[in-house]
Amino acid sequence: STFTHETRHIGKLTSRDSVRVESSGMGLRLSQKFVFLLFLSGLVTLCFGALFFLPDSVRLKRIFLSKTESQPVTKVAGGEALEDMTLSRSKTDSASKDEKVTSSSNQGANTDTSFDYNKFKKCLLKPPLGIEHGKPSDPQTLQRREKVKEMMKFAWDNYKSFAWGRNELRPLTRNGHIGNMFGGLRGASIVDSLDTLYIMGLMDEYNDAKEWVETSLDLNSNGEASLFEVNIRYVGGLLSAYYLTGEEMFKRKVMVLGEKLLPAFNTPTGIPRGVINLGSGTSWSWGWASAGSSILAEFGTLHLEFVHLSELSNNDIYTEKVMNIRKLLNKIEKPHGLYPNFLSPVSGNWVQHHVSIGGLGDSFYEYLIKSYLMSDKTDEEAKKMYYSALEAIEANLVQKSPGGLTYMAEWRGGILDHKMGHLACFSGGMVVIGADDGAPEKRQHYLDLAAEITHTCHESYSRSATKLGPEAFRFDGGAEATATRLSDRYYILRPEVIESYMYMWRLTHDPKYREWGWEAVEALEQHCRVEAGFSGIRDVYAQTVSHDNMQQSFFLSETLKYLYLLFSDDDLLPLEDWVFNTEAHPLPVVRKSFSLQKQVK
Ligand code: DMJ
Repeated sequence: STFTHETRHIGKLTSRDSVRVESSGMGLRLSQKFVFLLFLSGLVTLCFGALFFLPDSVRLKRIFLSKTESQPVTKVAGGEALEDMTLSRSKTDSASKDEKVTSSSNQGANTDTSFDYNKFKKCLLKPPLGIEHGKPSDPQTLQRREKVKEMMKFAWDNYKSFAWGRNELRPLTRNGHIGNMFGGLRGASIVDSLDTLYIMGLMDEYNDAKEWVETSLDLNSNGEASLFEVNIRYVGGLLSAYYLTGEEMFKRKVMVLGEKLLPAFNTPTGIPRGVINLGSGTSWSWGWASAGSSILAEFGTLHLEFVHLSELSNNDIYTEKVMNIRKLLNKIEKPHGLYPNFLSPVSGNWVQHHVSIGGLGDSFYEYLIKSYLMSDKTDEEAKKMYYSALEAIEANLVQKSPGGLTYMAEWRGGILDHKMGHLACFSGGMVVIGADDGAPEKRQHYLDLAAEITHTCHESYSRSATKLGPEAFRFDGGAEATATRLSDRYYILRPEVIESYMYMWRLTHDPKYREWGWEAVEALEQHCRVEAGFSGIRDVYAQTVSHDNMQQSFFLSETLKYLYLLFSDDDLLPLEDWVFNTEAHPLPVVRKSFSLQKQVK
């Protein structure tokens, strides 16, 4: 505002001065001419400086200022502008010496709305929904798929009846749950369901969901959100909905939301903190994370969504944020090549030496290989980091139990904890989708490892009374893929085991994966289906189940979607074109051909 005031003041002087000059004609003295020229050059400099403060949409600004000359500014809610501290001048300068990341543009994060959806679609190798929506020819598989669709409709209808607009359904008490993960955002189950409803052809339900997003998804919330959860569920859900349907409204919404997440990166290292106030942009670390640290699985699970935010906005700022994380993780020294779960966003050092492929670590590894696949196999750095991490995991964490089950243990400063979380069961799927792109001589080994892990996770299900798996299972004290602690016996409708069945099926076509998926459907129906929806259960080993009264949004987004895909033909969301984010929202491969077309444009 000081600047604006000065400009106005000088403006007045100018008009007064020009009157005086005109009246004196050409009879100016040398000293007067000098003062006049000095004044004129000052004025020109000021006008040029003022260009920086004009909105990006002003043509004059675009003519005079190229993208890279501008200052990095992050717009936040309410149109206020905050200096982007993440890439401070000195940091940007030193970074530019040894890496190819282009400097931030000064454009608000969302200036370009010209993403060409039709061109994008033409660059896909196959139609997203296949020839016949992935309808399987074999009648039994079709019947199973219909059953899964019915489960989705049942879960959705009950959510709609009793919890519409809330985040999740509480099926026993028949009301809604809001929780504190989404910073005041509502409708998590709606945003998480959009793509599942769409691919299942539940079009009335999809249209209701779309209308709610358009009219009622209020992004001006002012609460404390988990950056990770908002990213994987809301950003991921809206991105997928846009890419599948081409509805511009989803794109507009996701760009507004994406921009609100940027201030979380304003830390000395650019590693975001876990919690962000979506209104003010203030961010901080989880109280329970040691020494104000950030969590690997949280800051390491942004890459896919942020690359797409850059794609849609034509603004590199999102990609820069995640590449900065990547760069730090690539450079930092890793104990035995492993990535510990906690890192300080201030010093950029590891805070503890706890390594896990389950909770706190999991989707970081998943996003490495998926970043490579989503880049049309051009992101060599992600590829290298993934295969080196996998090598370290194999060398340090992969174990064989006395009973012959392969599992991934946890690692605490060199000491193994012989436990595997349900969350870690996604790794069967991860290893199989990366099997083809590793060293050729390792291909079969990766296929075997993926199959063994998936088999172990299936065992954790089949060794329980309900045929559903516990939250964590152990391989010590005589245990083999069973929970030994009471507190590990619950099942909250998680998808990871079924997710691995789906990928194993797609890549091997071994019919046992469809059988295992069907076992899970039957168990879900028998133990988790209640009168008004689906509920988690407190003890998978109890014959008479006790329900936890929660229908998690990821049940609609992931568990049921992966089951549906398991019983569909491979041309429904073909893996050549689509990569699923960690909440099972499909994101398209960024085709080289499409990027080239954009450059030409
Ligand atoms: C989901 O939100 C995601 O799959 C995440 O990666 C882990 N937790 C849940 C499902 O278990």
